[in-house]
Amino acid sequence: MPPTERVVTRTCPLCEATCGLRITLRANGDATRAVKVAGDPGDVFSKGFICPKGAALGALHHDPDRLTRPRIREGDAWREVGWDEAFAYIDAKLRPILADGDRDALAAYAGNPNVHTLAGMIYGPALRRSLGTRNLYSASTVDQMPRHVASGWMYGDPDRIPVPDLDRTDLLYIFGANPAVSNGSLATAPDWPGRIRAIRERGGRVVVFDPRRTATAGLADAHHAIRPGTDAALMLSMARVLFEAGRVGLGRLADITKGVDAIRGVICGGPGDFAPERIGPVCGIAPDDIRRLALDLADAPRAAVYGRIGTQAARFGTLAAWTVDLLGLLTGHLDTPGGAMFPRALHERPVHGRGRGFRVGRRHGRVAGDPEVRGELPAVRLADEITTPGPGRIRALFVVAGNPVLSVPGGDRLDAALAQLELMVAVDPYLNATTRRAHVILPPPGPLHRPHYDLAFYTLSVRDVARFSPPALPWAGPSEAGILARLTLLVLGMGPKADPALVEQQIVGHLLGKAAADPASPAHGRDPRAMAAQLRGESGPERVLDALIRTGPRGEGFGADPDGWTLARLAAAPGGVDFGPLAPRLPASLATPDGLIDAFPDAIRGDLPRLRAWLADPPDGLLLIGRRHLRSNNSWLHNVPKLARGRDRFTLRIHPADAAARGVADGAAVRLSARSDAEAAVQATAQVTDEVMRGVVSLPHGWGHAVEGSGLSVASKVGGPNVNRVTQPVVDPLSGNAALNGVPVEVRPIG
Ligand SMILES: Nc1nc2c(c(=O)[nH]1)N[C@H]1C(S)=C(S)[C@@H](COP(=O)(O)OP(=O)(O)OC[C@H]3O[C@@H](n4cnc5c(=O)[nH]c(N)nc54)[C@H](O)[C@@H]3O)O[C@H]1N2
Ligand SMILES: Nc1nc2c(c(=O)[nH]1)N[C@H]1C(S)=C(S)[C@@H](COP(=O)(O)OP(=O)(O)OC[C@H]3O[C@@H](n4cnc5c(=O)[nH]c(N)nc54)[C@H](O)[C@@H]3O)O[C@H]1N2
Ligand code: SF4
Ligand SMILES: [Mo]
Repeated sequence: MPPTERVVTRTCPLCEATCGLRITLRANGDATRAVKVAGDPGDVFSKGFICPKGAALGALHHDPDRLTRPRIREGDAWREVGWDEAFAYIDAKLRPILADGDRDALAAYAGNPNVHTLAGMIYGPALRRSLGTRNLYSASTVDQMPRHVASGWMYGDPDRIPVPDLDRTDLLYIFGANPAVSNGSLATAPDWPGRIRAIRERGGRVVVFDPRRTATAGLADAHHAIRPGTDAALMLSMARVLFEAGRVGLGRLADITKGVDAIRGVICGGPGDFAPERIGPVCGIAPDDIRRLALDLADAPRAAVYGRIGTQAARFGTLAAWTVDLLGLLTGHLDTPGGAMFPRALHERPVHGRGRGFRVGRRHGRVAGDPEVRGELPAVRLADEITTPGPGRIRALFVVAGNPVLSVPGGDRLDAALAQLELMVAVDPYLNATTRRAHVILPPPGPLHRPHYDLAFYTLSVRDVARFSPPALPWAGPSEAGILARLTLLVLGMGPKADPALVEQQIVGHLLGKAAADPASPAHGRDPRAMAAQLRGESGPERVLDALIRTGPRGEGFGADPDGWTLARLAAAPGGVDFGPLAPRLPASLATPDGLIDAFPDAIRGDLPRLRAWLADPPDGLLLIGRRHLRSNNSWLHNVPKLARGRDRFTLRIHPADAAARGVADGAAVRLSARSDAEAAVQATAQVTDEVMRGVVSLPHGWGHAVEGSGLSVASKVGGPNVNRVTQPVVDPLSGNAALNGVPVEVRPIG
């Protein structure tokens, strides 16, 4: 039979932009392969936009190094086994640990791709809950946890995250993000570059604050090189200017906001504090510029302030996330068209205008005493919680879609710690720097084998949109949801033969039970069992998604609104559905106990002295920041030849004056070490460029694949330094998030 071709559309699962793809599948005998991946012009949101990663989705899916069968490690050797044997093996290793009765001996680390899969979003939490441990970790504490904490304290809900209304704003301030390369984060918008250009074409302005002259800075009207770690101070200085100029005006939100006068008292009261003359030199931004930048925000009819990982994965991450919202609030732009706004996802849970509010610290870490935040402890503590003896020590670890050896500070220490575990299970398609330490690897099917809907990113989109993609290719093995369900039953002590459908029943029962009991739900008062019987979908995740959509704000509510939405109705629109631009949502979507926005939460106020102390004695010398590359995604796309190629991928970028002062020539080998720990070091190649400001060096993360026992045939040859050998276990105390940026370092030539 001659090969046949068909084209399918689906949403790209690789980054937060959620672009629509058109994938050409060629069937040749028994084998079907994705032979071409293009942007989908019919996609309601991305309208044909695609980046080089999306175009490589087929190559990634068909990567010959991708594991397809479970494997068990015996010493240094791996043995491929069947699924039943793999689960029986895990059960046997778990039994004695469970029998000892110390649930804290169990732990989980969830990596970034979980937020890009239905399985990770729906079945991941079930597994984590079933562990019954305080030892829960994730990539969130090397990323965006400060943003959740700021939202939790201000709006009562850590997932109530405002996104810049890119398509309607006249003035956009970007702090610590490089969406021209990252394609955006916590602000889902396909084609950020095009949307930035459109702002300027309609007469608006875009201003970037970044220690490096990034690709995004290149698209903007202005770039301010800011000293790492000073964003919160800069924004508080701008707030002070607004107060002193009498330009604070909350507009519609004035009546539902508390704390503004208290802020004024604190930032304007003391002499010198946060005055532009004092803050300017610390940030590297002229006091007059600070004043003008503040007043421009107040003058602009529509303005949005946006901050991301450069400001959040930092020493004052939560303060920075708070100040981003504070500027919008004080200038009347928050929750208004063209400002920062709150999306309304098709699957959103009902909102009530008030709620129980946000809490942290219900449990604490054993070794360093960090408070739990959103049920998690800081990822930087994982190594110590494995190696420190005593009750509560981690003995068994489940790593789902994570590569913490490369992504978490102290990666080499973690690598050594993992070797001490009695049981490590990795749910991951690759044998890499982290999973090589596992006792068992359970590989999930590839991206074309699974259904897709962006549970995470429709809550962060700059328009209210939704798309559903059915699997593009069939898969005979277990789904990732099925794998996670079986693990859940094992840790509950139900054994390897228990029916994974029990987990789906439990998830659905809980979800529909809550909906039935909630007067704000379209399914209020209905019978959960009857509703469950009506769910449609080919798999557990799809049926749960159907339940979420039907009980969401536009849902059909199991008959309550015959014109409402179901998964089937969404699936009938392959290019997706556009519900239009964002609409104002406050106060209805607040979840604070008093139904007010808390502009000055106690936790934030309590952290200001730490910022003040630091400002009084800021670090001099070199500060390390990260960097992303268009053809990369954290640590795991470097095994696709097209995506790993290129010069300068993991060079250490350094300013000419800093290089000259250290005798470092362009292209020379250098040693990069932490100033607080000279042993925490890597070797890198210097790239001398004034793209980074003086006093700042930049090295990307996610490299360091040349380790013994790696199954990445391409990436392990590329190698590269693991920057997280240099970064330190320093956290933002409010969120437990690692300070990946602004790390004091030293650089010296080698030889
Ligand atoms: N110094 C420094 N460190 C950083 C950062 C930084 O800017 N600087 N950035 C941080 C950020 S923002 C993040 S999000 C973290 C990421 O940290 P991690 O999530 O720990 O690491 P990733 O590199 O995303 O690794 C993802 C893993 O998931 C596997 N995987 C891919 N697809 C799937 C799938 O469908 N199912 C399963 N089960 N597994 C899959 C991959 O093989 C890989 O092993 O890194 C952080 N680390
Ligand atoms: N191509 C590509 N895309 C990705 C990823 C990837 O690895 N590669 N990773 C994905 C993930 S998991 C995430 S979380 C997102 C992140 O998306 P972004 O938040 O856009 O991340 P970056 O591109 O690292 O941009 C952060 C910027 O902050 C700057 N910066 C560092 N320190 C400071 C500081 O103290 N103040 C200020 N103002 N700026 C500072 C850095 O120079 C950098 O330009 O990207 C996602 N998209
Ligand atoms: S921008 Fe992100 S979502 Fe769009 S094609 Fe590239 S990787 Fe995929
Ligand atoms: Mo991330």
